[in-house]
Amino acid sequence: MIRRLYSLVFIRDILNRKVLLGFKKRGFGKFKWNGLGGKVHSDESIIDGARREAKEEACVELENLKYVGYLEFQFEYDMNDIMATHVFCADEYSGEIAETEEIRPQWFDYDKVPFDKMWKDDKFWFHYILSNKLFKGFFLFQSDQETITHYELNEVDKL
Ligand code: 6OG
Repeated sequence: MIRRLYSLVFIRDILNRKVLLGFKKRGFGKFKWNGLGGKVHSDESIIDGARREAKEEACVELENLKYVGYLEFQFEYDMNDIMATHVFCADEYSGEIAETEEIRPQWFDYDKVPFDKMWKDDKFWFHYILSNKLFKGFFLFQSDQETITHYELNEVDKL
């Protein structure tokens, strides 16, 4: 079994109850809304990978990242591979959020998150992002990347 490390970052505007999502214009998860993030490089920590991706994808610099969740994704087309995804939240940023070649960022009200245009697992755990709870999950997808065959999801005390 190969576990590949990924980061996934959600920037929140707590005061206005909004969350920043990015519309992925290319690559894995193309045409879906998701947090910022991507593969962690072998020469960086997971949190540094999360910071780098936020900068590359939406031009923002993040200082205080909170580690909030751990998700494993597996697809039936390759049962040897697990995407080990570490999920972070950030409530402050510097720089100006901007569109890049990969991502079109946009703020969404907490109650208008576009689950029908996101990965199918997101609607199961997204409430944790909005309520400051820690979570762990596993999702097995069929090869179509749309159908969840099996999942486990738990709120946890620590990660
Ligand atoms: P790049 O290929 O862009 O990294 N990711 C998922 N995110 C959600 N919400 N659900 C999934 O369900 C996901 N599978 C992967 C992890 C891919 C990015 O997409 C996330 C990374 O942030 C299957 O380098």
